[in-house]
Amino acid sequence: MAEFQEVSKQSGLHPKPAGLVLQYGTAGFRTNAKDLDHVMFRMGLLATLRSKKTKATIGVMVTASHNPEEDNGVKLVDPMGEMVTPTWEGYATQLANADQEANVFVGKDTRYMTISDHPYNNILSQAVLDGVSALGGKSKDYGLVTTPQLHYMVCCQNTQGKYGEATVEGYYKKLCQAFIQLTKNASNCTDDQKHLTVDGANGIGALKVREMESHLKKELHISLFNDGSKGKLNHQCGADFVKVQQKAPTGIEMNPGERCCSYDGDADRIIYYYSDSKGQFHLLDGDKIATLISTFLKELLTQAGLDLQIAVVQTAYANGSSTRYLEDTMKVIVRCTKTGVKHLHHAAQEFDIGVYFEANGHGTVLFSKAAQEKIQQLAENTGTDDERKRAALLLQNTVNVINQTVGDAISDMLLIEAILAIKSMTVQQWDAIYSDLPNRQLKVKVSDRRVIDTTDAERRAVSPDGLQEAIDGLVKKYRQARSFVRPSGTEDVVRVYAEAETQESADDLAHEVSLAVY
Ligand code: 16G
Ligand code: ZN
Repeated sequence: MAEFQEVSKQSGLHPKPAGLVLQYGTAGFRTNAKDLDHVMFRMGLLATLRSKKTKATIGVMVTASHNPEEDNGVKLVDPMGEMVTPTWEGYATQLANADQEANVFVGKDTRYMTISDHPYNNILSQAVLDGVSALGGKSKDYGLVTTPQLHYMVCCQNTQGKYGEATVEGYYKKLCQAFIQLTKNASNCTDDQKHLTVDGANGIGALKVREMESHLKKELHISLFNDGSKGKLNHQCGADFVKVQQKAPTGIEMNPGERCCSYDGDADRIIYYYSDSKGQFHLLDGDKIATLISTFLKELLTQAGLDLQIAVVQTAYANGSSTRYLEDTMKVIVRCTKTGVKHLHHAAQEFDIGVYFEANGHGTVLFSKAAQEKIQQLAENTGTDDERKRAALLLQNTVNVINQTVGDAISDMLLIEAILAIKSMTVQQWDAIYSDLPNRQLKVKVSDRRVIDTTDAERRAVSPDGLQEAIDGLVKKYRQARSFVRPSGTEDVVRVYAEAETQESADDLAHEVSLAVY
């Protein structure tokens, strides 16, 4: 901290002349000596970072070589005495010219763990704010928000409001207006159809969905459970619990055939489920959500007569039935990436419309700029015939209800609810689009999980020797079977996934593969 305060104080002593732009040229910065004070200070900072990065000594030479005496300049010297590497020349230019103030948005979820009576999340987010101000940055503290709300604010701010207004109120307005426009296309929507049970995981999502309710103009009736008033965050509830345990969370009232959904602790994941008249539990995970959304979008594109390429991005955990249905029946492009939203998001950006979801319920839809423009043109074109125009308007409102920055439980929920209403579809009908293959996930504790290395989007192990062959041998014993292992990125365990024709086979296969991992 002391270091940062020092930087902040010193930085003020070396102000940058307004409007001055300098380029790290062939041999560093060079100009009239009067204009170089701030550059020298900033190159001192950069040289320090470069030294930390290379774990070596770095040189800074103050000279203007053959230039007239009133000029001066500065160049950096890399560890082996050579000129600084070109990427860092770029950083040097950026740093020397930076005169825009730093600006940081900060938010936090509802983890009410206290230390000496202070909610610890307040202490932690205050530490972030202190860090920003120590370097002279500006910050805005949004307080309690969901993760995807903070992502949304950042995007709004950096697109000069084109994506929306960077306030929580602005977020509700944009999403709910689009939702209400969409549901106008739902004919004869009954009260049953409008009703949804929500498990807020005793987290921030519960708080925010309640805050949003008035904007929904009664087009969606939410029964909220696990709202944080009694239970503990993520304890026996929430999207992760429901997905992994394949059972309903505690603390909610479920009636047969009624749609229910669970958020996770920061409301970036959502999972749907229901219990049937026999009391049997049915899960609709990220794969089912991706299928519902991509079916809806594909139908609208056909109706609108728009030739846009649509793809679904999944991970190795995607149920084999979902992949088969998407490829064989829906005929959409399917891509598989490594686990983790950054990989899926990146892959989805390569298409006109990229629907990405992890089986655990984290996902969203990305529309390319060109796709959004085509949709808008068609929606605004007065010459368009009625059916095409209706489809284009639906697509436009679909774009607006989606939070394209990151997976968002609240936004995904509004989109799913609108689709079900427009298609007059029950949760059972949605579930029946395809049947999941029974599957099992296990975790195995090993002495060093890093010995497992994978390829092909984590679907095949390349080390240790013989492991993949062993898995292949086991998989062959079962019908419609598939299995893979991967080291977890968040826990000190190896994860095992298996699916097969029956639950018993999936359980046996997962067990046998976990023995092969030892
Ligand atoms: C993180 C990822 C989630 C992924 C999970 C896998 C983000 C925002 N979150 O929670 O997408 O499914 O890790 O965990 O990317 P694992 O590596 O322990 O299986
Ligand atoms: Zn989350």
